[in-house]
Amino acid sequence: DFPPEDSDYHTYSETISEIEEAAAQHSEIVDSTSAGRSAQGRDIPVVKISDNAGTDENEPEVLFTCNQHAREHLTTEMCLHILRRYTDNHGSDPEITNAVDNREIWIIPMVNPDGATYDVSGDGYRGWRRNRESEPVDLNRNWGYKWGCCGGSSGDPSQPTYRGPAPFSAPETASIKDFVESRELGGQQRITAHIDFHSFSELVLWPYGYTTAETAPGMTREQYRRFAELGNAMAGSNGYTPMQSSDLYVTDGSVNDWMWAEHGILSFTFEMYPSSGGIDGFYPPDEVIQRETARNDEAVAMLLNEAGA
Ligand code: 0X9
Ligand code: CA
Ligand code: CA
Ligand code: CA
Ligand code: ZN
Repeated sequence: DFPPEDSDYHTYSETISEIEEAAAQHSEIVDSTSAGRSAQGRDIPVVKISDNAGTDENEPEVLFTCNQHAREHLTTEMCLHILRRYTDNHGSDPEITNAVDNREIWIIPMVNPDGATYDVSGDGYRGWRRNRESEPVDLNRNWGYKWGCCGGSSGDPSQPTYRGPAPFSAPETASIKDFVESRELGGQQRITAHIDFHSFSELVLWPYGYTTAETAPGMTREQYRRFAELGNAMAGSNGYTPMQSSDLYVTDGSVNDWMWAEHGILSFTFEMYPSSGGIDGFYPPDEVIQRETARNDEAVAMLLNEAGA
């Protein structure tokens, strides 16, 4: 469990309870399913928020994913904040109501429930990053586009950025792949925009990560400009620093490259608070949760808006 002074953070079972509570209180606009199971058999919940949540309506779909990396607990709080904000304020706040009624919002608060649970299962935080397979995999190096291509991951199972034995070898990435593919209907991917929340460094990042080139197969100059423009605008709202992800460092097999290259999804990584630090940067006190999640309210609204363009 989290230490008493950080008890506002949500464990896996508390996250499940939050989802169940939102679904019970707002049954018309909340629908919860499972994307699949983690390596240790935990369900990976997917929450849908929309008017008539039980019906697949022809509305642009937007995906928010959190906690690919075990120790990045603030990101789980980010997804739960989006869940509460877009449910509790539906019907009273016009901007929220409009978004819920004209979008299908998908939220996956805990992509890596085994890792998150392991990270808080000892005396202090463990500083854990990967999943909990016997040879633990960095989920954000396990996605199938240009997997292992370019020195942006490790083939050594002892390394923190171990990419796994094959693309989508990890049950967690495979589950979300299946979920995203299930949103391809009539030959068209319905999800048009995505943010994967990480911590930390206060950055807004866009693809590609596998190459430092701005344009590459599947990324025209015009498409790059759209990423950069929206990325800059979102960063203007939350005070983060915007850049192409490979400007930070090269990664291969990361989620944004796959979402964009394989599905045409406008896919960003947000690195949350704090802006700098050591291992402590992954464990900000729970007192900052409200401020640092609300900080992204406008950026989230901008993405939901852009999803209809
Ligand atoms: O390395 C990662 O997966 C992400 N950073 S973290 O500190 N949260 O682990 C960054 C992924 C963004 N992609 C690139 N930087 N290429
Ligand atoms: Ca506290
Ligand atoms: Ca709807
Ligand atoms: Ca739909
Ligand atoms: Zn991360």
